Amino acid sequence: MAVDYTTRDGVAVITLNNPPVNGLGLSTRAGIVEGIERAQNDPAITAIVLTGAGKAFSGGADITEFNTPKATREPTLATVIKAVEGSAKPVVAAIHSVAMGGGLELALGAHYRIAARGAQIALPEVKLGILPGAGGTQRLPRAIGLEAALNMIVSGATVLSDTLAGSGLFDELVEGDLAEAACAFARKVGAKEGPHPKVRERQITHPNAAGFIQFARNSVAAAAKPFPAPHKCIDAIEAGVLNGFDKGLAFERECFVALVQTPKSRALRHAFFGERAASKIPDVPADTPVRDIEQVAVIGAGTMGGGIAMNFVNAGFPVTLLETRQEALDRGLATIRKNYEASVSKGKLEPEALEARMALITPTLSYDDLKNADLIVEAVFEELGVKEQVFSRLDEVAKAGAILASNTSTLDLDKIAAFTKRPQDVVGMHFFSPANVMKLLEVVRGRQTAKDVLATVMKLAKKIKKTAVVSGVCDGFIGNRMIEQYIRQALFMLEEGALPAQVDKAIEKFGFAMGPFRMSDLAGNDIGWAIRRRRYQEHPGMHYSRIADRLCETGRFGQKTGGGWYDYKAGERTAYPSKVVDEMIVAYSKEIGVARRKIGDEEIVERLVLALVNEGAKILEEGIASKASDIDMVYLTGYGFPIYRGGPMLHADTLGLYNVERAIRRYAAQPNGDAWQLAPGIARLAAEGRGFNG
Ligand code: T1G
Repeated sequence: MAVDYTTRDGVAVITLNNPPVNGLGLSTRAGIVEGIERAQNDPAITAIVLTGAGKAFSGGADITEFNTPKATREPTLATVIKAVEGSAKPVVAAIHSVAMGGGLELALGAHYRIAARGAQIALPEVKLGILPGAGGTQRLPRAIGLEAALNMIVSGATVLSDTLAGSGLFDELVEGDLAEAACAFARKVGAKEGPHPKVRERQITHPNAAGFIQFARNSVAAAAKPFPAPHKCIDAIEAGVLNGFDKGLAFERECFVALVQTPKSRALRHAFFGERAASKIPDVPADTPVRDIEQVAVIGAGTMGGGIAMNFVNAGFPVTLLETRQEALDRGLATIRKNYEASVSKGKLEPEALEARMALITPTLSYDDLKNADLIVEAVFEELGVKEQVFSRLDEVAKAGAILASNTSTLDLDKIAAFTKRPQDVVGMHFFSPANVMKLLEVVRGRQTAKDVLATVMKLAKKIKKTAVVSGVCDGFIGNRMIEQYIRQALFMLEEGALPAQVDKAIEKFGFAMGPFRMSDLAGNDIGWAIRRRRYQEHPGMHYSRIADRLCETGRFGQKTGGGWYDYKAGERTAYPSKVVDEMIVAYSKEIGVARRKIGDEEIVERLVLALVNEGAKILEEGIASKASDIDMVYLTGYGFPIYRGGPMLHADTLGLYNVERAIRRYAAQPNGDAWQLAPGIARLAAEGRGFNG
């Protein structure tokens, strides 16, 4: 049973014991109800303490049960809370560490609540695309007031118990032994005559509830797009204010049942678990010992190297920053300082912290200064010969056991590892530009990369607040390999009849932060040009539109040259559709004998997204990514894929792989159809009626 029952001097102690966070799964819920009933029937018991074992009081409903029969099996959480609240003997919730979601709702059903200092209190359901579904929208406003409750519920923010000390939520805040204090408190209230206080019987008082709620609606409108949950939170709170507790509770339930079924909520829950699943590597045990990382070194003080160094400095690591020339080193340091100054001016960094962080950086021109580093990340020019110089030099100076990481985004990590006599210590750490901002980190696993190196880097990624996803070695790893097919389709569609602004608008309406042409103009069209020219050499059979090469041949590399797919005005980043480029595209179609046709937004979105899905399916088949959710995390955290669609692979599941397969087969039969080689995994899963994510 996921609940323990003990007694202590007339107090029944019901302890939730469902690691890792006492999720309120079916067996936990049943155990609480049984404990409450057992205490009612024991004349020696005068009061009840409800508490949690391990790292939480409770992290809420067991999200893994959602949309399964267990989630609605009795006793539901509502039934549990009713049993707690209806207990003739007072129930004291003793909260430590975490009381979130259903966990806080359970505590709100108790007659009394005492908390340890520093406990994390939240109703974060809105972050999962739902709303508190077990009375939180009705009890929290009665416990801490309308404004504080609405702010917590609509934001899903975590508040420390200390902050809520005088709020009416807690009867006591405890410094020392929580269990002892809770039992003492329970004995005290157990000696009193009932009935004991119920949060549901308190009144919600506010001088102008209607006005505040309207204000809240206006404030939420912009931020909530495109999520319905924040609005539903306000609706449920308002229902309780206007129509009383029971009607409010019923309305809350209706909203919850509606929201939990939506693809947007499923996508947010998928992202929640995907983020955590990414750090698990199937053949690397969770208890793999990790190497100590205290001293970090970064080679290259350019845009990437500087950003990478900042990640480690921000997490408190001293960083030795190596360059080959003093002026490059000075420039790199100046850029880092400028970035911190920008954070200070935005109020994101305290002024004194700026100097403290700069002091953590030791600039050098000598490899000898890297000899004590535990981790060395190179971010030098993306050319194998240069990597060879760096890694053969590292092999000479780096201490035994140092992890040697390459930030390469396109080169073969196994070839880089072979430049050393310690390939087991070599790993890829592919940061995304700007490296100190983008959350995604592709951890590239070489054929010989040691398991403890992977475990160390995955743990380190959490410290530097990155979402790390393991990729095998292939051209472009996960993200860039897929985006190449996405860009191929975008270019074909220009040949066939679309224009850059139309393609960008369509995919941005789908939810991408930025369409392929605006993105290319931002990154620099010459980068794609270099990759394509390499591609033409390596894969002469791969059919590519040459339209982008024509653009680059005119020197239109994007924002940095004042013009790319779009025109730009000096000092502005606004992308203006370019008459010159549009005419060039139309002329190019004519030149290659393609009769341009109108391409609808739906086809644009379908071809761009399914190009990602199809390549993602191949990446899964080849074991480059170990799970579909890893691919989704790459796209959610590194490529601006809309989070409310959960990533390309979950989106494909939402479309249904049967439909995905038919669409791909349709495009394969059209002009440029040779780009559509259906991934076998899609056909197999479709035939089995399954999706990528189960
Ligand atoms: N259900 C199931 N598993 C959960 C979980 C939950 N609620 N919360 C965490 N886990 C797992 C997580 O996947 C990971 O698993 C492990 O616990 C440690 O998590 C009716 C319906 C509680 C602050 O949204 O914010 O209640 O990877 O790595 O950093 O109104 O987890 O080890 O296998 O995050 O110490 C509302 C979500 C649910 C809270 C702990 N509750 N959780 O952080 O550990 S909906 C939430 C968190 C609800 C009611 C509604 C955090 C944490 P694994 P972790 P952590």
